[in-house]
Amino acid sequence: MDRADGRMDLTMKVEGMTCGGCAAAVTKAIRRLDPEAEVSVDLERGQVAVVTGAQALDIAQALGRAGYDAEAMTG
Ligand SMILES: [Cu+2]
Repeated sequence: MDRADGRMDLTMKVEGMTCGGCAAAVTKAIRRLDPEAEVSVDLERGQVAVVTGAQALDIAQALGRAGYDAEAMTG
């Protein structure tokens, strides 16, 4: 979804997050791409909501490098 500020609301499906340490690692990996990204991790659902100007594919690749299989969800 496009926002007025040009950033996107993304929801990523992320495999392998089990604890707060994972949430922190995922957040850090995303912020390395976009320091201003708003990141909220839902461990139970295995989902991460991101408001960012970065591309979903780049985020998925960064999370993959951090050890978490990730893909953008639609809808
Ligand atoms: Cu963990």
